[in-house]
Amino acid sequence: MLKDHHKWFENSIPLIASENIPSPAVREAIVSDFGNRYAEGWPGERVYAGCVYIDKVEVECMSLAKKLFKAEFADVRPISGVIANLVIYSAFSNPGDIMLAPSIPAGGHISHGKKEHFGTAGLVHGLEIEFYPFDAEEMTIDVDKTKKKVEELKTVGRLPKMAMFGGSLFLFPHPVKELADFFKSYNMHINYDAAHVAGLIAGNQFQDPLREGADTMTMSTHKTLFGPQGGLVLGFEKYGDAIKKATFPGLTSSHHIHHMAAKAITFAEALEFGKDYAKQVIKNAKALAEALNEFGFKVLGEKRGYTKSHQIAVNVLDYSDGGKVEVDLEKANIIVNRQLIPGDIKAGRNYFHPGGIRLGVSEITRLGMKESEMKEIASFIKKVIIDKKNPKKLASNVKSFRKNYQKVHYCFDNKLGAYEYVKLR
Ligand code: DSN
Repeated sequence: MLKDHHKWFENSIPLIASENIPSPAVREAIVSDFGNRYAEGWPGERVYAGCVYIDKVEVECMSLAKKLFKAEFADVRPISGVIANLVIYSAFSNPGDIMLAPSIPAGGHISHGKKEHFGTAGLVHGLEIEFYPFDAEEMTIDVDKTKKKVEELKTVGRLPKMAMFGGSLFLFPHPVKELADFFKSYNMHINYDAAHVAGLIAGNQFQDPLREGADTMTMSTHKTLFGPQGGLVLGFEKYGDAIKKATFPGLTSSHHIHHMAAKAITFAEALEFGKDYAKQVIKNAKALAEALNEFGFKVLGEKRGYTKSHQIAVNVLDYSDGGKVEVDLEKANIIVNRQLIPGDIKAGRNYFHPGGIRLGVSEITRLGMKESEMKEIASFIKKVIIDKKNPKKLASNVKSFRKNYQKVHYCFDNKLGAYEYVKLR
């Protein structure tokens, strides 16, 4: 089944915005003996012996992370983006505090969510969530309405303790600069969840949250930042101690040491190739959005040129719904995800049959695709959704299209095929 999966992805167009393909060097670190070890604690202060080389790698990993994101402090141990967010909640708030965050149809992530939706912030840390007012035409947080909402919350004794920026549907930079001073005047802790856009921030092509007023920045390390599955917390030195303690012993025992080593390699690759990669990702996203728009699709964010990130969101209600479209595209070997979009909840649509789909170009860009390939991909998508061609028949065309894109780009060494199954015995 593992081999079948590799073969399928070799022949598919992978457009899940939260995924990417790691380099051969990253994959090598993942299968190393680091994956069989424990290294609880901080380098030099471990709970176990046997950490001589692990400590050296982790010190290098932290230093590369700080250099890449121009951060004073880095904790490379959180094992995922959700855990990274929990580190911040645990370090800088108490259960019962209020956090301002984007709702899911406005791009928020499940880890920012309310208890009644089983969101991590509410369910696990007991935070109460207030949603940012969202401007669906601009596809971003509404600054004036947010200020008004915070003032109103204050008058009823519900002043937020924390503000969370960033999220899962993330087309345009969030107004960190515009809101940071206002939030600071109320002593709110500002965190920016860069899980989706970390690679674009690293390549200086999106926004620079730590310079715009964010106190801390959390992320996963495997989306536009093309590394192993994992998490990362960055911030200013004054927050370091609280972050360290929340990560260990608070939220990790061992921290998946093989992934930590793979993160170090990823940061080095991003320092070397990140700028070119991020530029091409954004060009590709724009090209794909424009091509889809020309075919008649309703691409969200039209007023602002559709996207400034790796993502595109398309309203597919003219043809069916996001859930059905996802299934049809998968039969054609085009892998996307259905997406709740602004207006869905009010209209009674749910996560299984939302109004939209989300497309991401991070992985296909790493496979070496450029703007002209985006036009071909848009045409495949049109054939499935608008022309209602038999998707199973299209799968063989997709397979031929994929033939020339089988290597990982923007990395030090790419002898191993992007989806090559590595046999060790
Ligand atoms: N659920 C992922 C996404 O696709 O955005 C992030 O964890």
